[in-house]
Amino acid sequence: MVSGMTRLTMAQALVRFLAVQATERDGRRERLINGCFGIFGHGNVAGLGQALHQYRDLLPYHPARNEQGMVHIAAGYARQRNRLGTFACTTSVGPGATNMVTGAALATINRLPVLLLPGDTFATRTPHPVLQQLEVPHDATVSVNDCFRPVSRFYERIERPEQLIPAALEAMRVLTDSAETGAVTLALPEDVQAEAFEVPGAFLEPRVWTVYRQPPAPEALARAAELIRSARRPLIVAGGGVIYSEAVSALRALVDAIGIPVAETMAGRGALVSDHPLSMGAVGATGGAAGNRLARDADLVIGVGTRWSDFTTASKSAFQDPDVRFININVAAFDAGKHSGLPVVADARVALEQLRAALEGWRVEAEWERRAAAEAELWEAEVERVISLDGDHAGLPTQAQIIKEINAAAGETGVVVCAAGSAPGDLHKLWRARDPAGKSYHVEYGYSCMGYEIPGGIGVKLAAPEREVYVLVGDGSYLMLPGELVTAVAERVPLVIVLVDNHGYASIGALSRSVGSSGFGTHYRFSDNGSVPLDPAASDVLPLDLAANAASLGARVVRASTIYELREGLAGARGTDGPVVVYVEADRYKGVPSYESWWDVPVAEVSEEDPVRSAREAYGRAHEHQRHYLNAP
Ligand SMILES: Cc1ncc(C[n+]2csc(CCOP(=O)(O)OP(=O)(O)O)c2C)c(N)n1
Ligand SMILES: [Mg+2]
Repeated sequence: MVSGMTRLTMAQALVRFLAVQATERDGRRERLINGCFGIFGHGNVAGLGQALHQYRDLLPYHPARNEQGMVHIAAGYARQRNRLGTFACTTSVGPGATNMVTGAALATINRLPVLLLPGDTFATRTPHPVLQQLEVPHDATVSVNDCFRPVSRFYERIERPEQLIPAALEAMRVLTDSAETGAVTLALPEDVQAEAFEVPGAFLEPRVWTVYRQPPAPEALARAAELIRSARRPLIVAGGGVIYSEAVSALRALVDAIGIPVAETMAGRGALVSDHPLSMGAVGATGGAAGNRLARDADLVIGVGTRWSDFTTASKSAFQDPDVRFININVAAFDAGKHSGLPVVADARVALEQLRAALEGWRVEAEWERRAAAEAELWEAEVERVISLDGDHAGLPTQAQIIKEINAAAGETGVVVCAAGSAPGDLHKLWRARDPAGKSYHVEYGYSCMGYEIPGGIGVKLAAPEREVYVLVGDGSYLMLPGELVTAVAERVPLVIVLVDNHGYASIGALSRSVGSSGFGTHYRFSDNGSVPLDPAASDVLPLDLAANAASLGARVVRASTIYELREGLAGARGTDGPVVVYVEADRYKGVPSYESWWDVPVAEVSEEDPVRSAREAYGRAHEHQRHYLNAP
């Protein structure tokens, strides 16, 4: 026990406090703050830097290469640990701090705990304006760190050392609250970091934050069971909450008992193993035929741990029964209230177990269950067809073929990590989830942030060293944040990174063509705005060599130009002590089709261009399927 008072700087007290925080759920305890990623500059090199150096055995420090990237590492880690553990991230003042804002938004939108410690300008104001300071003439309390307010679930600027005590406790409370969690930002003025104060011993003692499983209100559970009993065509939509709450087995037990089919959101993909007869796979804008057909006809939709993003609801066109009603099981009341649904505010696992007990002896109508199983079989055959296209392997590999190879290499427990571009939609449709814990599919699609892939993958591997981690990253996303490859090298993180080069933004190119704008601005080409005369004989593809780039950053690189070489590259990439980049060029135009779905992307109402006019007509027709979901439960 640390008794009495200890004289420490604010930064020293913070580091010692963070080092002894733990979470506990179901009697299992783990460390909450597993270390600190950072980039030093003025604003953290002296105060916090000194403390991290002095206590480096208590709170390990890891240098990163880009502040956004290090937040992604923390978020990837937190997601893999089901939100029970994370990292702190420290930056200098100014650009170092604002570089973290994108990472903060990603964490908050995905409800992933990350602790952000941006440096801040002087609380005394004496030397102001300092290097990199934003001056706001009418408000001396503003700094660039105010940018964190809308993207943090808790924000505090610590202007006096004693203020650390309530701020740090509140920060831990929010980080470990499943409904509230996200980015937590403690802005640390550089002078205050270095100021000493008398720290009470109790503040420095180990502290456990228990994550309780909230049971549903009995009336809400009873009403949910009643709604399910009277439904003829019910469908479960499993979201990320199923996986975070470790409710995968409870979901399976419920489905086996009552026969309701399950479709999955991006974050919920893998909640039910793909070979289960009632697994419909993906639903929504990037959904498959089985999920989307059942969604269209369902009269009761039971959302579990989903926030109903437009990709899941196909921009509110997925559910077409005029009498469709919703039950929303969610830890967050905010999400439980969506779509006029019956709010069941609860931990997913507890709610699913209680529903199973309440529905004892009941099973869904045989006709609906048969229909679901038949759709699942048809869809399985379609997936097989798509991933096996171009069996002669004549041209460039397609992304579907690449996914098939990664899926095979990943086996049961390997994890695929992805975030932006055309790959998330393809993965959502095609990935066969086999991991009984539901952790093989890690696609960040709350923020779909280009650049998340490599640092996110580092976080996953640090959180689950026993699993193989496969990062699938496009050329565009790779160019956003390749620097974290260096972090993977420095930290000896064995990652397999499949870098798919299709020379630009294939996803947005396809989207652009669908709205009549011919892929404008989505190719990596020499600019053709007329200012530079082009040599008509030369190729207009830019002379980039991303494989050489990855090698120059210290990764082992394998160039694969056929599917066979990719397979060999994946096999040879195992068991290394650092990142391996398997570089493969892919066919930009052989995409995976969309299956009876839609995404609301508004098209110009007037235009002189025919393709735009016809896209607008199609848009108008599609819009007729958009609904408000107003039926009371
Ligand atoms: C930070 C960020 N900027 C812009 C976007 C919009 N966007 C989504 S996908 C994409 C292109 C991704 O290109 P690439 O990684 O090469 O994947 P591809 O589309 O070619 O499969 C863009 C620009 C985004 N999601 N994130
Ligand atoms: Mg690309």
